[in-house]
Order: sequence, then C-alpha cells, then structure tokens
Amino acid sequence: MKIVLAAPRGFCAGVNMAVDSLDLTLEHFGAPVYVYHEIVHNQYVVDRFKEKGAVFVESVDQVPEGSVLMFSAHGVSPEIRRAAAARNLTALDATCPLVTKVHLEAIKYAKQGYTIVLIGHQGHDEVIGTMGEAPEAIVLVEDEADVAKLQVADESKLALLTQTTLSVDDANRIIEKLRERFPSIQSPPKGDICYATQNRQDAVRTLSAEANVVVVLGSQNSSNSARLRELAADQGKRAFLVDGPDDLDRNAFCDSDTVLITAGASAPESVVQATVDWMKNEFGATVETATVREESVEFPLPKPLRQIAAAK
Ligand code: 0JX
Ligand code: SF4
Repeated sequence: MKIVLAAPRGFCAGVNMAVDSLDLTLEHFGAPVYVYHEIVHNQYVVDRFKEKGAVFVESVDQVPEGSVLMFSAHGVSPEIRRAAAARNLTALDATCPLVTKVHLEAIKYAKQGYTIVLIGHQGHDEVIGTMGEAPEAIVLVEDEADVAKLQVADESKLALLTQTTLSVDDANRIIEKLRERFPSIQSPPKGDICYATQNRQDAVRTLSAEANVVVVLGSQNSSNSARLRELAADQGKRAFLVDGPDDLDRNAFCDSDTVLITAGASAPESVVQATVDWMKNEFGATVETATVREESVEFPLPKPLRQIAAAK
C-alpha cells in the first residue's frame, strides 16, 4: 500500500494563531481560561486544552465575573462582546483575521443600506457571529433552492458574502444562481472562502485521482474538513472523515493500493502521523508527500497577547 500525504493539509494560519493564543493565555493567566465555543472544531485540540485547564462554554452567562474569556477562531457577534464586557471579563479575541474581514464587509454593506445574502451553514459558529453584525440586513442562503425562494425589497441594493469554509464548487453554483436572479448583486472582489479552504480542496481534487480511498483527518463538526470528505466522495472515492486512527476500520483498506491522506484546517499533524503509523503497522504502507501548492501565510497573535509574548 502507498500512502499519498496531501500538501497543504492541516492547521491553517488562523488555527495556528488561535491555538498559540490559548496556549499563551493559559500560561500567562493560569487555569481556568474560559473559551466561548470550541477554540477550533477539533476533538483532539479541545481535549488537550481541557486537560490544560481551558473551560469551553456555550454562553457568556456560564463564565464567572472577572474571569478570562477567549473568543474562538470562528468569531463572535457584537452581542457576545457586549455580554463579556458587562460581566467584567478580560476578553481575548482569537478570531481569524479572514473571518473578521467578512464581519467588516457585512458592517460596510449594512451601513450602505444593502441587504446581504450570506451563503453558509445554518447554526455554524461563524455564521452566527457574522449574522450578528447586522441581523436585520442579512439573509442566510444554504443552497440553490434557497436562492429560488429569496424575497428582497430592493434588488438594486443586494450584496453577497460567504462563510470562509464552504465547498468552492457548491458556493460557485449558488453564486451563479444568485447572479442569474439578481445581476446587479455586489460582492467583495476576492470572495470570502479563505486560502486554506481553497488550497486543501484543490489538493484533494488533484490528488484523489490516483487513490482508491481518501482519509480526511478532522472532526465531524468541522465544516472545512467535512467539505474535503464530500469532495473526495463526489469524485467517486471511498472517503472517511475521522478524528484519528482509532475510528478507522482495517477492512475498509484491504483492497486499496493507494490511500490519500489529508487533514482539515483544525486537525493537528500529530493525528495525521498517528494515522500514517497505523497504516504502516497494519499494511506495511510506504509514504510519499504530494505538494499541490506552497503556503506561507501567518497571522500575528491578538494585540494584548503580542505584548505578553514580547515580555516573556
Ligand atoms: O467548522 P470550520 O471549518 O469553520 O472550523 P474549524 O474546523 O475549526 O477550522 C478552523 C477554523 C476556521 C475558521 O474559519
Ligand atoms: Fe482563517 Fe481560513 Fe483557517 Fe478559518 S480556515 S481560521 S478563515 S485561515
């Protein structure tokens, strides 16, 4: 068996920043550090931080007054920031700058009186945060059927934004439908799906051709990871999204000579390596890396943490 390791894969710049931010916050302030929502959507990452004293909450009400609260990489609505301030919390913001960019676009369009069509997944942390910037101006669209049902007051003042971690192909199909119905719809010049989401999807699209099976490391609630599994399945491959090797069934690989392994933007390289080791042990697999694109994006720590890091 040959393992092809896709590159780029795994942690993106936003996740690196968020994970480093939480590590430094725990080190500097000590446990407990409260985190609003999972810092990133990955079970291994979340479990490791729980062991170190992070407490993940779904509501600001769960955080004792005066504590330290970190906002996750997926961003939060202004309402959550206000609730944190009202509770006298030390709020630290690990929102990815590429998510913040979408928030700023929403604020700008809403101020100019536009109705914003946001393409995204209902209930996803990022979508909740973005919609919270201008709830009265944003309407969520999940698929092409939603576009057909859309009712807008003024078609000449429409803008479109997207979640950062969508399937590029699905988003393009929805955008095409939107442009068909509303030819004057505005959008940011470069779109909102981030570089990491695009690159990981491009790698799977290119590399899955030669594989019998595709394994995506990532958690079930990770949007970008789930899109990688879907993309491989759409190419006719048997594809699995798993947290690690413990979730794999050896029988699924018995007739495979080439396995493509990749990882979502929130999945640590340690779980990739554990999966590779498992396949080496089970099947005597050999490993090669196939690089589809180089990545060199880095994001700085949130400002208050930069000062703390500098003083170390
Ligand atoms: O569910 P998502 O793909 O948006 O998030 P995840 O898995 O935590 O990935 C990294 C954070 C992405 C924020 O845009
Ligand atoms: Fe930022 Fe993209 Fe990573 Fe999300 S997936 S944290 S938008 S770089």
